[in-house]
Amino acid sequence: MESLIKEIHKNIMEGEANDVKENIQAAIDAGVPVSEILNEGMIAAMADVGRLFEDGECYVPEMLISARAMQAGLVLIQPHLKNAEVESAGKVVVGTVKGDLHDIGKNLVAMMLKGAGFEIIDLGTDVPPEKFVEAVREQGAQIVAMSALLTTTMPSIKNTIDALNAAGLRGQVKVMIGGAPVTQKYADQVGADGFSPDASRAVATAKSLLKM
Ligand code: B1M
Repeated sequence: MESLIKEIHKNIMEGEANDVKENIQAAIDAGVPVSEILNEGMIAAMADVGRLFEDGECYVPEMLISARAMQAGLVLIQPHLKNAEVESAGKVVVGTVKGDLHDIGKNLVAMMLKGAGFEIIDLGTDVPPEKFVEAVREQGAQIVAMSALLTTTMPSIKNTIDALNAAGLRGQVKVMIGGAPVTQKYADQVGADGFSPDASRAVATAKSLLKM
């Protein structure tokens, strides 16, 4: 089974979407735990792509092709993250902040929350503060979940919290944040209610924010 995980890792790094799908399906059929496929095969591959980019050994087009292969694989993973809960655990507005186009982590967080019974309103990427505000107001969401992958877009988190404050909505909505450069310290600094370093712990964070 280790070889299938290695293949998935390699397929994502090489951006071979069809092979990714084939090998993920084979791993699922062989009973490999989905968490293992996700963490050791898929997420680890994206981290390695990032390292190659940092070292100047791959460029934006290659990162994009790997990201597409990753997204293709996530489609197969998604049904396995669902559980049997039927009653909504709460409404969550999810989005990647203004100026930021990275959506894989945000999509994973949304998938995990959905699997745990939360209702998800996904605003996509490059979401300006006013769009978060509008969604909270119109949807009556209990949580705003923001993702930021760039150090340059982290200030958009604070701008969104400020906008929620200015709109008088901050008292009725919890804010949770995450993304590679985001830390608990940063969450405390900007006045977010919760932080989580990865998608699975995001579920525990969301539940604790709603005291579930
Ligand atoms: Co970009 N990129 N990228 N990129 N990219 C990073 C983030 C970078 C670290 C690469 C590097 O240099 N090593 C670097 C940022 C450096 C920095 O700011 N410190 C970088 C850069 C520089 C850029 C550009 C500026 C490159 C350029 O144009 N010169 C550019 C910016 C574009 C923009 O956004 N305006 C850019 C573009 C891109 C692509 C479009 C090509 C592509 C994204 C495609 C897509 O998302 N659809 C891309 C990719 C793929 C990456 C890397 C390689 C992988 C990101 C990823 O998907 N990881 C990334 C390197 C890296 O992260 N090591 C990199 C897998 C994903 C599962 O992890 O998103 O971290 P992640 O999510 C995790 C946790 O962080 C957490 O849970 C997830 C799963 O456990 N999490 C949350 C995330 N959100 C959360 C929210 C929560 C809770 C947890 O609560 C709400």
